[in-house]
Amino acid sequence: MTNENMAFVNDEMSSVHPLNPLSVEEMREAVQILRDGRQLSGRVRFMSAALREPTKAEVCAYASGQPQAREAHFILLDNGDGQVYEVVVSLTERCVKSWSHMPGVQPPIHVDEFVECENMVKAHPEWQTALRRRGITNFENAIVDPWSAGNFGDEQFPGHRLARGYTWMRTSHDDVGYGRPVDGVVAIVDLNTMTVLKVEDHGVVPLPPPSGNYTAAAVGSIRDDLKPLDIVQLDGPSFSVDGYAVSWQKWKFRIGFTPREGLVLYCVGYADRGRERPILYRVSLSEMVVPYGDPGPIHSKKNAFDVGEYGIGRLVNSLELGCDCLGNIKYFDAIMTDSRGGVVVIPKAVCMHEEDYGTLWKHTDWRTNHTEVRRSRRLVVSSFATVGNYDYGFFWYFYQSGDIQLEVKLTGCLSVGALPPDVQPKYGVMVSPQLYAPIHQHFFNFRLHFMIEGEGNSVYEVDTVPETQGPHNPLGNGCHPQTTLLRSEAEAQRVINPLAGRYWKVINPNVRNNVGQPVGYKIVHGENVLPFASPDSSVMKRAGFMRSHLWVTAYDPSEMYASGDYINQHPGGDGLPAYVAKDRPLENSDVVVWYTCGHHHIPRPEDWPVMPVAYIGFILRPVGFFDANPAMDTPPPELRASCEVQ
Ligand SMILES: [Cu+2]
Repeated sequence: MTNENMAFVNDEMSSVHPLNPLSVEEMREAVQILRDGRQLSGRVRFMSAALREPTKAEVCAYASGQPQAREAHFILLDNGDGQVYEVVVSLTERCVKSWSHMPGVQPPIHVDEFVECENMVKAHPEWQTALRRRGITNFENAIVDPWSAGNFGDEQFPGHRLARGYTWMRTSHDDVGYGRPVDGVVAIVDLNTMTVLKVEDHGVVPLPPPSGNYTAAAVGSIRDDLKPLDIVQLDGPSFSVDGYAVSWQKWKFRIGFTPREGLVLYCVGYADRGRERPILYRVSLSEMVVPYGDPGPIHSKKNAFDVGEYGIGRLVNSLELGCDCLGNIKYFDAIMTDSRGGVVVIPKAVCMHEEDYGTLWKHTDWRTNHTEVRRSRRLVVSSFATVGNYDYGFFWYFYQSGDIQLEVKLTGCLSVGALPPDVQPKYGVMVSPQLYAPIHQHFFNFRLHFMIEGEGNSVYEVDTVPETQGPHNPLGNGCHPQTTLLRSEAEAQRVINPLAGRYWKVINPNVRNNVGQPVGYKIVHGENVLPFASPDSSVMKRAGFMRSHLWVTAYDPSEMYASGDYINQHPGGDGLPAYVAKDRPLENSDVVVWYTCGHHHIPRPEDWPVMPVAYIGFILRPVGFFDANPAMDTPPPELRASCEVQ
C-alpha cells in the first residue's frame, strides 16, 4: 500500500467505506437475503453476523467514490443436527454468495444460550436433587452459567455441543451473583438439544455465608467528601468524526467492531512530512484465555477463551456518560444479531473522548529560570465487556508524542470456590469467610497488523548487552544495543527479557529518517508472565499462543485468531502454532505481529466483592519514525491562577 493509498482509506467517501461495520439496515437486509435464499429451519441459530471484511488488497483497491461490494458473513448452527455453516451474503448482488459446511466445529457460546441453559438446568430434577442435598430447596435465586467445556481428552459425550453449568446462590435478585458458589455441582449440558446430559456431584461443601454486596445501597455508608470534578470543553472536542473515520491532532484512523473481537482499529496513520504516514493496518484482540491453577475437579476445567468461545464483542456494555466516560464524548453503536437473526443494536458500545495526561514535555533553564512546559492530551477509544463474572475494558490511547497504548482494565467478580470452615486453600487465597479464589492468569493476544510506511516491514529484537572487557572499555561501563533480525516465523517466537532491556521493533528498511535510520515503532511491554500450566496440559495445547509473548507471521487474511477460528471444544494446535509451522520468511514484507500479555492474578481479600481495576497492556512507541520529538509544536498552556488552594 502506498502512502497515497493510506490517505484515501482514512477519508470517508460518499459511498460506504469497505471497512464500515454493517449498518442496521444492511444487517436486516443481509438476514432477509439469507432467509430468502435458503430455507432455514426453526432450529437454526445465527451464531455470528458481521461484515465480511475485505482483504487488505481489496481495501487498498478501494477508489474514491466508487461503489463497493458489501458482504455479510454469518455463522449458522443447526441445533437439529449440530452442523455449522459459514455463509457469505452479498448485499450488492442481493444473493447468498457462498454456503460452506464446516464439519466438526463448535461456534462460540451465544448469550442467548446462557439464558436458555440457566432455565433448563434449574428445572432439571438431578440438579435440584444435588441442591437439596445441600439443604437448598428454593431454587428461585440460583444462577447457572454455562462455562465452555474445553477439551480434556476424556469426553464422555463426543459430538455434543457441551458446556459445564456452574451454580451460585443469591440471597435475593439484587445480591452479588457470584459470592456463594454451590461447590461440587456441575451440570454437563448439551446446548444443541438444550438438555442436561449429566449432573456431577463432587461432594457437599457448605454454602459460604453471604459475603457482601457491591451496590451503593448494600455498602451502606458512602463517603461524602468528594467534590465534583468536571471535564469542561466549552469549544467542543479537538477530534472530528466522519462516519467511522476519526481525525485527532495529527492522528487518523478508522473504528470498527466485530461480535467476536469487539473494538477494532484500522488504518492508523500520522500526518507528518506533509503526508499521512501509515503505521498500522488493523489491530484487535485476537484471543484471550484465563487458565485456573487449582487442580481440583471444579476449577481445573475452567479456562475460558473469552474471544473464541464467547465472542467478547457480543458481550459489550452500553456505556454511560458520567459513569464510564467523562467529558465530551463521541459514542459508536455496535450492531449484531441475536441467535434467531433479529437485529440487535447495543447503543454507545464504543466511547471516544480526550483526556488531560499531565506533562508532555518540560525543561527549566536554571540560569534564566525560564520554563517551557507542555501538557499532554490523549485520545481514548474504549469499550467494556462483561463475560459472566468478569469485566474487561479495552482502552486504546493516542498521544501527541506518537505513542499508541493499549490498556486492558480487569475488574468484576472473581470466580470463587467454597471451603468448609477452617480449611485453607493451597491453590488459592481466602477472600471472605469460607470463600476462596483460585490462583489464575489472564492471557490476551493482540493481533497487530503493522504497515510502517507501507508493506515492506521487518521485525528486530533489541537487547542491551555489556561491552567486553579490554582497552576499548577501560572503565568497564560500556554497553550497547544488540539488534537481531527475526528472519522467519520460527525465529520470531520470543519472550520478554526485562533484565536485557529487551524490546522488539518493527521497521521499514526502505524509508529512512534524517539520521539515516529505518523508520519504525517498538513494542514496549508492560507486566507480563508465562503460563504455569504444564506443556502437555489441555490449556497449553489449546492456547499455544501463551508460549511466546511475541509472534510474527507473514500476512494471510485467513489467519485472524491466535487459537484458530473455532476454539470452542477444540483439542488444540490451531491458531499461531499452526500458522508459524510454515516458517515463512518475514524480512521486508507484509508482517503481522501478535503480542501476548499475561496478567498473573493471585487474588487478595481486597479483590472482593468486586476487584479494583487491574491494568495490563503495551505501548507502541516511535523509534526513529520521526526526525525529532513530534510534539514540539504543541501550544504552550494558558496560565491559570484562580484555582490555587489556600
Ligand atoms: Cu483475575
